Amino acid sequence: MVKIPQFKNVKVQEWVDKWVKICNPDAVVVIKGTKQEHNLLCGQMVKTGQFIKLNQKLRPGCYLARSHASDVARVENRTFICSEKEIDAGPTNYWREPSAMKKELLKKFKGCMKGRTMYVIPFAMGPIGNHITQYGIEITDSAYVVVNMNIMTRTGTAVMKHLDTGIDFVPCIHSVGAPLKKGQKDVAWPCAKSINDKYIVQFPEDREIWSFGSGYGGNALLGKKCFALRIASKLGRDNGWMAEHMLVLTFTSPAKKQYHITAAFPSACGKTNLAMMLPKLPGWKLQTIGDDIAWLKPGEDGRLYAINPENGFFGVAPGTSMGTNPNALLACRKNTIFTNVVLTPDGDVWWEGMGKDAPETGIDWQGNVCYCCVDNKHYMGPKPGMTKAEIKKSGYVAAHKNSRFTAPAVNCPVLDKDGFEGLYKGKPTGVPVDAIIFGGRRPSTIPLVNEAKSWTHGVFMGSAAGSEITAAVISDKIGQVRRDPMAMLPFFGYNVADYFQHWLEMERTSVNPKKLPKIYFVNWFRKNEKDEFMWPGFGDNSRVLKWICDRIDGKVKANATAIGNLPKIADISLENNTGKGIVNPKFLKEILKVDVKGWKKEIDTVEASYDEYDMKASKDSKIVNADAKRVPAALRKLLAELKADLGKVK
Ligand code: OXD
Ligand code: MN
Repeated sequence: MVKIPQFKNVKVQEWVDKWVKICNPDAVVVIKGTKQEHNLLCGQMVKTGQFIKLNQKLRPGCYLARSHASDVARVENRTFICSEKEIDAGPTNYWREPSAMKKELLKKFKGCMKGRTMYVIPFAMGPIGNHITQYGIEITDSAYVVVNMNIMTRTGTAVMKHLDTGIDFVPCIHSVGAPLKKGQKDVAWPCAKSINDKYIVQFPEDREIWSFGSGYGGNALLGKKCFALRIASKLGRDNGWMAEHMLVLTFTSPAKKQYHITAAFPSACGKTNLAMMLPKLPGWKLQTIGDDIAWLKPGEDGRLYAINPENGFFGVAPGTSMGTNPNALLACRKNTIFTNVVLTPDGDVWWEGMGKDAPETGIDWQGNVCYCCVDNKHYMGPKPGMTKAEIKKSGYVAAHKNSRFTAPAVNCPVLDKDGFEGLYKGKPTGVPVDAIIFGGRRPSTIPLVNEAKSWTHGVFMGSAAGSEITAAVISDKIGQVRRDPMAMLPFFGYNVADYFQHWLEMERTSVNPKKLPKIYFVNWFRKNEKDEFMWPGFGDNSRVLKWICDRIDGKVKANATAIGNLPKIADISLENNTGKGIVNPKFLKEILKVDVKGWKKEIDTVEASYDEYDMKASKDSKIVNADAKRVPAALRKLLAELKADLGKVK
């Protein structure tokens, strides 16, 4: 039996003791979180072939990893919410009875760390000591997970000192599920190869996370989606706060007034781009606090205060360029881990949409040689001499579509350092939120920006959020809307309809509901009949943020319509409307109208989603059509009113 480290926190000790016995590792190491330890682990991984050290002149402190082809993304159909009652997981989640799931998983975990080191990572979600921050212990047998957790969360001795005081934490266990026999050589990316051997499991009542078989992203970096969204959404519901799939930013006017805005978008809607955008509007400044997750807690004054619980960015590489998101690209210049991108001959990285000519040859995400395309240097193919058309037809990409950079937040040139540390006016309150934005990728119907008439109406807007499936995804479903309420579909830690109710409760229980943030819905993706975008997006989105700030200050009036308050066209500033991708005033008029026909169709699909959320069964349940009527009546009422109001419009 290995030597087990001693801990002052009894629950930490019990958690580690238990899993050492079950997993049977060769050694146990407690992570201190120092630079030296981090570098040592990276160096060890270079030796074992799990990391490639990049050119340290071009990318100091940077490494590249290549995952196994079976382990490249979050596995939603192997993600379970194991609440005692099935209805508490709800119709958007996969559910298993907790004790049955634990029994099944214990068999998998038995002896799973043989031949490996068990790492014990103390981590904080949020600035250490902040009253919104929560703590965790992740046990893992993956050094890749340790070094990524070092970037994505605050780890180590400072956290352990906090845990030593006996405070509560979320216990997490993770294994790649690939024990090593004596003398067996390790592979570059150990994991369980079969999808059915991967399990991402949340126990919201025990507040535990058990993950087995995958080493990738949100499946394995358990502080992120598993804790900061699934478990934290339940913690928030039980304790009167909110855990949301939202970026947090600070927007400062030319007169130096600061506004704090959070925004929730489904994937592929440019959340990281908005979080770090360079405003096109002269004099306005945007700073980043977070790009993925926000925790919001009511303050004594009734305002909602936000922190970013994370410590880094786990960003999608393809499409990130100096044109689309210079600040993200600059954030990964140093101390960054790249996964599944292309290795160039000079020891740098490349990916599709990097806005940089591809090298003559490279090594693709699967470790094979790839070649610059002959007629377009922004593509690489699996064979020499291929044209762009040939590469596109083959479906080949040199960097995996979900390839990532794990970059420390402090690297971001526009980081709001105080806000990131949870400080506002020098106090550790988190930042007061002025506006909450929901959005989606919607080529039709949904206007550029729409202001909710009330908090409840804002909750309704969020509940009806969705993104249109584009040709890039499933071609026979183009134009169909996939509902993604509050952009939380894969991340609810409990029943979606109860989650809506919790949002409503935030107003009902507020000490000053008037101080709650205003709520907006935005859509940067409207297209015309020629399939052209009618809004340039990126830095021009600052025009919409400014309108939102003007509304918060009561500086401009809006057009009250059936769907919400829409801007008067003249109130969207067109200052500095020059250069690449300008705003076309004719299109602007079009995207600020109420498309009555489109909205009539829209509400039918919202109604269908509510009907689904009213069902008792979880996603793969045997229970059929058991009507649980969970969707809040207040939201059903708004839906009925919208239907009636649209019916009156000719
Ligand atoms: C993410 C996601 O990786 O939302 O942030 O999937
Ligand atoms: Mn996300």
